[in-house]
Formats: sequence, structure tokens, C-alpha cells
Amino acid sequence: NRIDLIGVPTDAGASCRGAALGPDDLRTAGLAERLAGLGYAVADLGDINVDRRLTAAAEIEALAIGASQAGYQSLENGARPVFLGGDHSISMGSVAGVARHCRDAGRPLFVLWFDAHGDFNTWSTTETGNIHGMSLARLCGEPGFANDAAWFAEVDPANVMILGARALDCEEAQLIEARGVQVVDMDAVRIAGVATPLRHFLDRVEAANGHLHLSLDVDAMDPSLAPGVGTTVPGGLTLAEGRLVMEMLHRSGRVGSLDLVELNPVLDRYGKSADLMVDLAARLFGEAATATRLARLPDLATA
Ligand code: DIR
Ligand code: MN
Ligand code: MN
Ligand code: MN
Repeated sequence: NRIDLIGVPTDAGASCRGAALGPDDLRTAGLAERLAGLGYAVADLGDINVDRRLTAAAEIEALAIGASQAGYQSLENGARPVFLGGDHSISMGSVAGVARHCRDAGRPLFVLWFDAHGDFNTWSTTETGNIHGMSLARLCGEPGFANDAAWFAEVDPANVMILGARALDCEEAQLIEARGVQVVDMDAVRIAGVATPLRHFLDRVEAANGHLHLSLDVDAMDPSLAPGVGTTVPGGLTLAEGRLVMEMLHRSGRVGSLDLVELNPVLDRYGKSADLMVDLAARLFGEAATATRLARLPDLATA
């Protein structure tokens, strides 16, 4: 019943500055207290330190190594690590650490990439040069990254679902398709809802006795709910959809690690986006999960 908060304060992967302030903004919004209020033993491990004089790419590598090691250690200690970004480049390290734990523990890893974007660009497909748009590609083993077995392990693209996508670059979308990553984009959500595709994914995780990592990029949510992000895209998930996803994940009992990324406090309005992220994290860990409400979810999802 332990949760470790691990701050990874960087915006070196993004197009605009500010996400480096995310970890403290999430703390200020009361994340630790909300989770502790649900009965968890929450330990804030502080921020991973990095020399801010490094180049962007070197800063991201240093933090990736730090996040991977901190996350691996947290899981080995029997806790669930919650990584506080930081832009989405931090997931190169956080998920790599989780993947190493799963490999050593002999458990298949599944990743739910909750995002308006695919983050599946490589150095050859990127249109912006922004490294936060490459995290998932790197994790899935695309070439061109200097991965070191001391801290890095791959994710099987067949075990990844991207949810909430509505801004995939052209070559990026082709690569995602070629690698067999499942994409539940906003068109699919409009047609089928979030519950049915998520139910099928969770059934696979369950059948494999898998570990599920949720990589929550707050820009998956509609910008009217989460204005505090650097790359807003209209037409995102509603509050009801976001909460339903979190409650189904909670009910699955499979989520063993979490990223909370892309919060940019400088662009936020009165803490709105930070509050939303705390709300979603709290739901993920069981807030408002009365037995009667949750008991209906599987039926709803297969209807
Ligand atoms: C765009 C935007 N696909 C890029 N990516 C992200 O820069 O590669 N924005 N992740 O948040
Ligand atoms: Mn474990
Ligand atoms: Mn992202
Ligand atoms: Mn995004």
C-alpha cells in the first residue's frame, strides 16, 4: 500500500519552458495528501537532481537514468512509483525502469499511453526536433537512441495502447501502424466510447498477469479542462471520460506505476490543470470508488 512520488523536473524535451515546474505544482495542488487520505503510505522522494547547465539532450539522458533507477528501486521495494513531470521525455527513463523491473520479475509489461499525441517520432521522422515527441518510439526500440542496458529495457509495442490521440504526425502515424501499436484516437472515442476499447485492453493485461503502467499526459484531456500544457489540441477527453478511464483502471487492480506529465504551471489558470491531474490520480487510486458504482463498470464496458 505504498506510493513513492518521484519528481523529474525538466522541460528540455518540450517546445516551451515551464513544465520543469510541474513536480512542485502537483505537490502544491495536494497530490501526496489526497493519496494519503485514501489510506496509502505516501513517500515523497523529492526531485531527481540535474545540472541545468547541460544541453537539452544531455539533461534528458541524465534524468532518464535517474528516473529509471529510482523507479526500479521503488518497485523492488514493493511500492508503486508515481513520476511527476516534467515534460513527456521523462517517460524514456521512468518506463525503462519499470520495464527492467518487469523483466527481472518475469511479468509482461503493458503501457497505456494517455495522450493527444503519439510520441512516436524518431530523429528521422520528427518535424519539431522536440524530444518529448519521441518517448514512446524510444521505449519501443526504434533505432537512433543511445540506450544503455544498465538503465534501459524495451517495451513490446504490441502491449501498448495510445488513448486520446488527435495529433499524430504523418510519418509518426505510419510508424505506429507498422509496429502494431493500438491507437484509440478521439474519433474512435466518439464512436465507441472509452470503456469498450479499455475493457478489451484490460482483459489482455489480466490474462497475461501483466503489470500496467499508465503514462498520463494531461494534454489528452480537453484544453478547456487542462489549459496548462504547452501543446494543447482541441477535441480532447471530457472530465467524465477521463474519470471513467481512471476508475476502470483502479478496478482492474493492475496499475503498478504512473507518470503525470506535461503540466506547465506557467500556462495554467488558477491551478486548474494541476487540480485536474490530482483528481484523476486520486480516482486512479480509488477515490470515489464506491462498490456499487464500480460493480457496474464491467457491464457498461461490454455493453
Ligand atoms: C509533435 C508534438 N508530435 C512533436 N508532440 C508532443 O513535436 O513530435 N506534444 N508530444 O506534446
Ligand atoms: Mn512488481
Ligand atoms: Mn506526450
Ligand atoms: Mn501530448
